[in-house]
Amino acid sequence: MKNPEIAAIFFEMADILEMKNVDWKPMAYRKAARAIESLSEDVEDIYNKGGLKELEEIPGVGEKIAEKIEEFLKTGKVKGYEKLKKSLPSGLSALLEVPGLGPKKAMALYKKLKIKNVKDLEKAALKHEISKLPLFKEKTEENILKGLEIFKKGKERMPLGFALPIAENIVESLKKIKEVEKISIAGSLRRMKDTVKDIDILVAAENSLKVINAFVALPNVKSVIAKGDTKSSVLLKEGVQCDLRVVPLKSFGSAMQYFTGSKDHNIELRKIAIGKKLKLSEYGIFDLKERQVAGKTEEEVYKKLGLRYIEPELRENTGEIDAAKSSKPAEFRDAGNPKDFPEKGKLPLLVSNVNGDLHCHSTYSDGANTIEEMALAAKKIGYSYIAITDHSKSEKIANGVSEERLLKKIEEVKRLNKKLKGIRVLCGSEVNILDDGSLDYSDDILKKLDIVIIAVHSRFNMPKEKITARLVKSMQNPYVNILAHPTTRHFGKREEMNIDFDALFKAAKENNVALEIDCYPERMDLRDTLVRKAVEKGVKISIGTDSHSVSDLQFMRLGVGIARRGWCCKKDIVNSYSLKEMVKWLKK
Ligand code: DGT
Ligand code: CA
Repeated sequence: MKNPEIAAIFFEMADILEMKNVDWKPMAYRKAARAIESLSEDVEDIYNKGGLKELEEIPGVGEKIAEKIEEFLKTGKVKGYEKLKKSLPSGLSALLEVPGLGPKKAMALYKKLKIKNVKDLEKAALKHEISKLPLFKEKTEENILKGLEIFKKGKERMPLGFALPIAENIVESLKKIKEVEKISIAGSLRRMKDTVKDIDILVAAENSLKVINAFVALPNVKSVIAKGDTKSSVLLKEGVQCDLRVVPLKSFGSAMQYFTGSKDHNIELRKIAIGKKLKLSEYGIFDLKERQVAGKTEEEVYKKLGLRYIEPELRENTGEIDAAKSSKPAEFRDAGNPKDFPEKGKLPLLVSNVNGDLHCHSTYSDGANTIEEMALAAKKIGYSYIAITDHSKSEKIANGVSEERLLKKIEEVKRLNKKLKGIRVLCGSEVNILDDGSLDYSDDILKKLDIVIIAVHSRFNMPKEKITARLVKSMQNPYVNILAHPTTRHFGKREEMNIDFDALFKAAKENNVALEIDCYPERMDLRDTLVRKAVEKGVKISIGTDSHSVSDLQFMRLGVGIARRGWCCKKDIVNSYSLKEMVKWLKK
């Protein structure tokens, strides 16, 4: 699939053109890039089917851009892109990834201070050279330094949603080797942590060298960092490290337990083993005479230690080990009495799937697919409902929907629901929360919608009391059902807003507003630890993919992972509801 490569070229062309102060072209390239990025079909297949004409059917792709796609498919290069790149020092366009630095400022810094890359930028900011320039203020320099920190943090770890498919591809490739008896993802990726430092993969095989040799020869291996008899580390072309370990089958369960972690969870387990006069390692559980007494399966390992099986998402040493000591089986939290749990010390019966997606965009705002296409894709997944929540009118850059168009959309959804069988479209909106906590549509409009989700898309840096009051007021509107991406964090771009979470949870509970886990890979907002605090207070959680195309719907599993890390049972998650229950809940 060459879609990501082609989209990346157009995104970079847009950036370079913008730095050169070229009008409208950057927008055109970005539009095409976004459309290609979110296509579910391979661009190459589209081209093979109908050539240039077929490419031009992609939204945002005109004749000129279609020709560039053709050139790339035929030659692996786009001459216009190469030329543009040469016109600026390499590294300069990467400056635009630093939050708070637009193309104009980046170009000015290049011209005045010869800043050619992120390193130069950091040096100049630390030496206070930037604030001395005529158009730059001290505050700008401070913001650049802050932006650099966020940028660097974003590079250290990869979002779960990017790493997971890369790891799954590797697992699929290695599975084909006949020596591989068992294979699994381990580490933070198996625990569904929102970002990962690297990809850990574990294999059970007798002939480990064969497996290692195949691993280092995978097509997406950029360089080999280490290669031994039973383990190897490589750097992948996608920019993330991948570690492989090979163990004998009789140790696979112990190795899975050990390499899934977390480290803190493992340390606690080792203490329990010692208390039972046993030794726990990645090779198994051994008695005082060094005889292996468990280790082929993970279940066996936990059982031998006197514990119930603990799901990977819970293994953070935050109460799960004590809960697993209980003789009582995992249970649903009693929804009527949130205090019932975790005081009783039982493991939660974690949510495992959902009946619908509650945050999706269509061509009405900035999505790539029509409402009908989104609905059919949701039906194919097996959902009972899908909420189409396009942006509201003030979200101009995302083609926010005017009142007039929203009324049309309501009619269209009514027609569609009569036509479609087995899936219900909930007509909604992702309504902007304005600076004072009021909403972007009047109540007269909001009450016509099936579902109202609200979100902050501006003025993220308000002081704590102001932003909290803004959110609390917005949730008091009687038509609001869900607060989307509550903290507005964005990996590599924006930190969480400064919110008083106790006040937020209280307002959510009092107003029957669910807090969202937005599982778009760069967001993953609300984060796991906050989700856990919220549900312990009896707040409901909604999982939304924030899909901008049918292929984004697959992000749901990431959100379910975060919900599980937040100790969520089915009852905590509103999109676990059946259609009937959902309609009832939406009426408040
Ligand atoms: P990451 O990579 O930072 O996203 O997080 P992890 O948990 O994948 O950490 P990683 O890759 O360093 O190690 C994988 C697992 O190996 C970790 O979850 C637990 C285990 N492990 C690593 N170092 C230690 C250690 O010093 N002691 C123990 N008991 N386990 C360790
Ligand atoms: Ca790891």
